[in-house]
Amino acid sequence: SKPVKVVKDVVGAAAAKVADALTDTVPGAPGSAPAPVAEPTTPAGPLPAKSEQGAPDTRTPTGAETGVPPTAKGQQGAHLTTAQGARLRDTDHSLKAGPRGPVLLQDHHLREKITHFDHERIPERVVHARGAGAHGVFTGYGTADDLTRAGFLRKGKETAVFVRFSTVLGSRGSADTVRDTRGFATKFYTDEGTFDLVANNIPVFFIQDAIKFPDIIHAGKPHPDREIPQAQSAHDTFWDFVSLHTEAQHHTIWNMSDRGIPRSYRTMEGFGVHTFRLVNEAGETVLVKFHWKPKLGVHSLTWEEAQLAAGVDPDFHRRDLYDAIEAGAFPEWELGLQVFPDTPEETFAGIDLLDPTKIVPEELAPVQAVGRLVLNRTPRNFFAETEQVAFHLGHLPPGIDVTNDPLLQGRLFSYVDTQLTRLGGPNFSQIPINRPHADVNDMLRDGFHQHAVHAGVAPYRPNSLDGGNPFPAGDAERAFLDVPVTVAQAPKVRANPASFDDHYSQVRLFWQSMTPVEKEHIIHAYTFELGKCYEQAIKERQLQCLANVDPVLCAQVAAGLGLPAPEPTVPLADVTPSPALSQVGGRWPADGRLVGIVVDPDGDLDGVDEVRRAVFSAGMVPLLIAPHGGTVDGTPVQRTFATARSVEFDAVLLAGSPAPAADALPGRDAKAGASATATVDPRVLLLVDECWRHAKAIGAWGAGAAVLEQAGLAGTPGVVTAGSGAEALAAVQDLMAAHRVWERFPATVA
Ligand code: HDE
Repeated sequence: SKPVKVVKDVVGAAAAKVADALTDTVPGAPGSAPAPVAEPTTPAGPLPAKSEQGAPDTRTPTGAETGVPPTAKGQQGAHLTTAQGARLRDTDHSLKAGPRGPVLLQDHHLREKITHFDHERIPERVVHARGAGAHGVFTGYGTADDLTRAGFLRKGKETAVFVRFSTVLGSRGSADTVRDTRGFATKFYTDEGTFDLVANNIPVFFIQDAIKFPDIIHAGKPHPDREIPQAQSAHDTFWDFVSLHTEAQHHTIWNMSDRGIPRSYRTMEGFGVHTFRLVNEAGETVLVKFHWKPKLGVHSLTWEEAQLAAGVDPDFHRRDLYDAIEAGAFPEWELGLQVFPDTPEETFAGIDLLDPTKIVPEELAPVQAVGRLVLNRTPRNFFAETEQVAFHLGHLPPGIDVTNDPLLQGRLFSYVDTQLTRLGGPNFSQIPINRPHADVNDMLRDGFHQHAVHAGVAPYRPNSLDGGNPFPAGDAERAFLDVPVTVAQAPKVRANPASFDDHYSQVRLFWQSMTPVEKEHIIHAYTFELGKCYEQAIKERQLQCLANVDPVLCAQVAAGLGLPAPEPTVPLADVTPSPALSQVGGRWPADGRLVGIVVDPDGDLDGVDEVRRAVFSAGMVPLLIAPHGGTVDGTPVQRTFATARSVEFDAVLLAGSPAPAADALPGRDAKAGASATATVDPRVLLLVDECWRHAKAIGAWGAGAAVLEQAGLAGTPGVVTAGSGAEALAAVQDLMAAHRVWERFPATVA
């Protein structure tokens, strides 16, 4: 077949001028209609030339400005050019010696295009490789003014932020809903220099000294020989390490609890883990721990949901984050501080504040809110922003300083070091997402990927050539203050303080603070994970650790593994439970929650429309679930009976379900309990059944009641049959405030 020339039909005067350049050659049989070619949009102006070379290239946005519409197209300008700005006629054919000839080495465009592509990937993060980010705004409350001179915490002060959430163990392409710790790293672009709060969703860490970080990560990552399992801790090397290295037991019980499988990034707490030091205008100091408190409460998936989601939607958490922001349900957290006097002992209520495997229960030191974070904008480009963002604990504004926590001290070294490889050199703070919003006047020069063309001849101090600039700043110019903490005279040792030797009391505190249903989930998680180990000795050793935490926990897991429960080898600590550690028992707003509405296209559509509106006006998101895609009575269908799964919804409302077509789902009818006389589509029965197992609120009205009858669920806890859609919604919303219908989970432990 011969090539046929097709000229694209472009609109607008500017476009007419470039019609030639947009001429495409597409294959097509002689005489047949040419293959359709996508129409170009109205061309935008070309990227302006950079006016001078003395400053960072501001033609590419930093991602922080709000002036650029989020819909702005990535490709700027009508003409395709080389990286050097020469316009190109063709990017689809390499330059050949005749149509059938060899490709010519002189084809500079081919080489530029392929070479650049060959180098598009950078190394993924050595930990926290998989993540999702969003832009937002932080507003100070002014409640920390007595504690710190940090300006971004002043009342009403707004600061741009970028947040990256992540899992720890999996690769960039792994699933979101695996059982793991989550990262919660926030970059505050403050006027006084960038502040990075590089936090996790678990308030303690596996180790007490940074020197052991490579060990825990080597143990948690996939086995070096076969590189399995991906993104999970259910394997021998992980349990080998944590059972031999008992300071990890506290972090591990958090992982095995529901905290290890968050429902959403929006429903995670964040913790700075270490103790930091704040210094106020008068030079007075306090010790603090940072907390993020989610507006929607702390909430997790069920284990079955987490497993299902990893298959049906491996991007579950990042999709949820983006969808919520784009739906206007902006995720929100309050930043809070636990405040402790800065005493020479650096302890509070007998708890060593330098030990990152210990919490201070909120009942002993309440979390005081100091500001509010709202995420309101998704990134425009994943690579440029989420992948290239570089956090570092040493990015501190005046008013916040570090302590001697040995884990923190090691992190102060690691974060810049890792960026040198990952981002290819020392100039990563010039990458748009990492550019400070404060004025920068450093004396750092040259290096790979230097984007600034620095003027002046004297990047050293003192100098007499560049007017003596730059000069050091003092308190009046709001300079960073290294708090002059006294360091005790002590011999050099490779050792920890004795208080770091208590590895079990707070694990027991956590266990004792859980409700029966949460305890049940913890037992199942340990039993599952240890059940995936091959080595008997590892299971036995971990059971010994559990015996030192609690005999009931140990006995239940041992029973599941079919092994004897050992006796404790340490005295069981006498602990006072901390109710703040439990996720169960509170009530939270329903903002941004997803409500599935199952409809029969021949049913009560007026009622459905009314309920959809009511869901919207309650700040939640309705998702119509119908037998087919397209629209129902003019309303778009978001999920079909074939695509809807319980994991996607926080609650389900049933307005009715059409009888299954006679030939629907051959072979599945009998399994799902449907028969020739079935009046409900078996896929709807499966959905409702799953929602029930996942302890979600279910409401029905009108013809929807028949679904509950057929599913055998009418009258069970958290299942409501109402006279109208509005009543069903009201009842369901009330149930959703508690997150789950907890009584549906069997709880065998007290
Ligand atoms: Fe990290 N950690 N970490 N970490 N960490 C990294 O830095 C490290 C620790 C945390 O979204 C790395 O840029 C050491 C605790 C988050 O970009 C690396 C130790 C906490 C993120 C690194 C720790 C964290 C990282 C890998 C033990 C919670 C993702 C890529 C001393 C308070 C940040 C990178 C993002 C990332 C080192 C322990 C949180 C290698 C040596 C404790 C949220 O530098």
